[in-house]
Amino acid sequence: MHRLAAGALGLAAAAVVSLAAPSPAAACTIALIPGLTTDAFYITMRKGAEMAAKAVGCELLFQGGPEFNPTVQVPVLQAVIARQPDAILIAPTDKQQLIAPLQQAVEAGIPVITVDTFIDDGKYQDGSGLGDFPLSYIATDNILGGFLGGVALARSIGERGKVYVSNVKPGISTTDQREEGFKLAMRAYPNITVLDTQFNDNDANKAAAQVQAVFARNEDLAGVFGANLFSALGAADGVKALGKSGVIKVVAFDTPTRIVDDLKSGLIDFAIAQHPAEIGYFGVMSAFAVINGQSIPPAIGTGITVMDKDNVDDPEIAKFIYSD
Ligand code: T6T
Repeated sequence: MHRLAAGALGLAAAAVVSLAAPSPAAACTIALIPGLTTDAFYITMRKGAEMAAKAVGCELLFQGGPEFNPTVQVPVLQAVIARQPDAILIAPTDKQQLIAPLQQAVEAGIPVITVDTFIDDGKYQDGSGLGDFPLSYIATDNILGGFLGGVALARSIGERGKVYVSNVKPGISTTDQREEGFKLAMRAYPNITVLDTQFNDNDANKAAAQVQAVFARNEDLAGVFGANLFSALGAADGVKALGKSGVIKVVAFDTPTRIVDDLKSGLIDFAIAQHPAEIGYFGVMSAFAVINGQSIPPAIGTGITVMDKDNVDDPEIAKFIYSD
C-alpha cells in the first residue's frame, strides 16, 4: 500500500518535472509572407497557419509589407531568405515580378510554396516555364469564384443592364482570374453589357470614386462586381454615396465583417467567401511534409462559400467570415 502510494507519487512527480521542463526548440521554422499584413483575408490565413504550426511543433514567421505591391514585397522576401527558414509560403503580389526573387530562395536551399496567388502560369513542377519551381500552389479556384460572382450579379439585376468589374491591377493571378471567370459567366447573358474594368490599386476610396464616375457616364448602371475585399468595399461605398443602395447591385469577393454588415443592410447582394484559414493550414502542413522529405501535390484547391442575407447567420456559413 505504502509502496504503491510512493510509486504513484513518483510517477506524478516525474510528470510534473516533464511538464515544467523547457519546451523543446521548434522542429522547424516556416515563413508566411502575405500580400499585405493589414488585410482580414491574410490575418485569417495566418490564424490557420498558426494552428497547423502549433500542431506540428514548428515556429511560424509571419512577415509582410503594408501594401499589396511587389516593390514592397521583394525586400521583405529578401529579409526572410536571409533568416534561412526551412520553407517559405508566399502570396506573390505579381505573376512575373516575383519569379526572380523567389528563385533566389530556391538557390539558398529554401523550398517555396505559393498560397493564394501564383507566379508565372501557376502550373508548377510540370517542366515548363521560368516560374515552374514552387512545389505547390494552395488557393481558392478563382476562376470558379469569379464565375459564381457573375451568375449572382446577373440574377440580381434581372439578367439585363450594364455592369463592370472593380479590380485591383493587372498582373495579380487571383484578381485576373476572377475577372476572367466573371466574363465567362457573362457570355450566357446577351442582355448584359460589360463596361470597361476599373482598376483601383487596392484602394477602396479610389474604387468608390470610380463607381460615381462610371455612373456619371452611365446613369443606367445596374451592377458592380468587386473582385477583392478593397474593390468590393469601395464599390459598396460608392453606391451608398450615390444614394443607390439596392438599386445598383453589388457582388463582393471576400467576406470581412464590414462586407457582412453590407449584406445585412442590402447594400451588397452576394459575397464570395474564400477559406483563408484553410489555405494557411494546408500551407503549413504541406511545408512540414516537404521539410520531412515527403512529396506534395503541385496544386491544392481550397473552398468557397457564397454568402447572402438569408444564409449568413447560419453558423456553418458564418464560420467563413474573416477575422479582422
Ligand atoms: O482577395 C484577397 C486575395 O485573395 C487577393 O489575392 C488579394 O486581395 C485579397 O487579399 C483581399 O484584399
